[in-house]
Amino acid sequence: MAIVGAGPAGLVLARLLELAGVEAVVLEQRSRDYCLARVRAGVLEHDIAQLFRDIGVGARMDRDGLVHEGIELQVDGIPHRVDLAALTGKVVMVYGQQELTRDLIEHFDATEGDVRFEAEDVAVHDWTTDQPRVTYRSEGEERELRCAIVAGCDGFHGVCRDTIPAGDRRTYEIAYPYAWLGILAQAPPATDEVLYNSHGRGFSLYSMRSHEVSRLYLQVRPDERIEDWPDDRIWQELDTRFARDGFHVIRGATIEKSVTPMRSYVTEPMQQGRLFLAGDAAHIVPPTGAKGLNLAVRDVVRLAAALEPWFATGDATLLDRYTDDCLARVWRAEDFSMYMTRLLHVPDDPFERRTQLARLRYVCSSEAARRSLAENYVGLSDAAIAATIGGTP
Ligand code: RFL
Ligand code: PHB
Repeated sequence: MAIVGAGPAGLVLARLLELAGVEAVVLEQRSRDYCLARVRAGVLEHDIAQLFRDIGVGARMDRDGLVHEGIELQVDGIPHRVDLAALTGKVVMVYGQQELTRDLIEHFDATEGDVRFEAEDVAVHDWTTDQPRVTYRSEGEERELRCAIVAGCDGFHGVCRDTIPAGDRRTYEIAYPYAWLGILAQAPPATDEVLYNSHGRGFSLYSMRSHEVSRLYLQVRPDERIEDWPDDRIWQELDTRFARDGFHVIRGATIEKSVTPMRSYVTEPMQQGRLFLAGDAAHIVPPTGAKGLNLAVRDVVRLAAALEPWFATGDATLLDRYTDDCLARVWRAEDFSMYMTRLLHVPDDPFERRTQLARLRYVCSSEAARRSLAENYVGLSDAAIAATIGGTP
């Protein structure tokens, strides 16, 4: 079995297959150091944190990760707590995607798992036959991998999605007029819980990676250039947006800075022949709902569960319905992520801003509204999602 991409989707799939006794090779275009240094997501849903324990890579997460029982929504300088634990009985785990990736890569170092970094020009061939091939270049040599199945876990800019001809797929997309300017700073977080802040100048988010490292984001325009944001300007803007009595953003050396455009995107179906897409290769959510990584992991849990009987007995029942089984959850997460994005990012249109403030006040004052937000944030079970549309999980 070939897995293209060593992000969370590819590495978790490789681990699940390792547990099932299925041989897999992971082909990753970037270097090992690049993958280990890539800063991204931070919030793991309750059940996803549990999955990492169950598959034997949760020890460092349980030691260094931060369990959060709530999040804060700040509107016009007034914080409102969403008590995730009280509203749902579940919590989230704040633990960097970068650390998770490290835990998985180091796991495969120990088990001699086959993860091939710096695999260039990966291309998938014959995926509609029963003998797919993946070609790539490594250390200047052309190579070929013959396999039974190809998993496209190569993210939004990968090659697997476009391998399926455009005429055989439908894509759905929204581009938002916002981007996130994100920094990682060597500074203790000034908040105990992840703080989502709606301010007239734009949304800002205060998160963290540890008791010593903060992760902060600012809503900016999608064409914003990072060069126009020296550290001082970033900290001043953060001070302005987070301002409230007795609260101070804690500054520190910036370790990383980037601007990420925000989009919602889904391609359907997520499979053709022997090629299966998972994670960002198939769908993108704006990060406001903290769903992308969680969704990627849930896809590969489904895929591994479908591959196991297929490899064991040739039973393709679950593989055939992989797309349908994923899409109910994917669209639920798309809706929630769009909801959170539109709830919190300041729009240009004054009518929209006023309705947004009305919506924010409602969320802050209504327990029913907060419960809805909370249950989506900590992660809905597939059974709950399927039940709402009358399907079977
Ligand atoms: P990835 O992580 O992009 O991994 C894809 C891998 O494939 C490799 N690749 C190729 N390999 C071989 N050949 C090719 N042609 C290839 N093309 C690409 C890449 O180098 C890479 O190693 O996709 P995956 O595994 O599907 O994982 C998805 C998540 O990374 C993503 O959804 C999250 O980071 C999104 N996200 C968040 N998700 C959460 O669940 N919680 C969060 O709090 C959260 N915060 C965020 C986020 C994403 C952000 N950015 C930067 C987009 C915050 C931000 C700012
Ligand atoms: C993060 O810590 O990077 C983070 C937290 C919450 C989000 C997105 C990203 O919604």
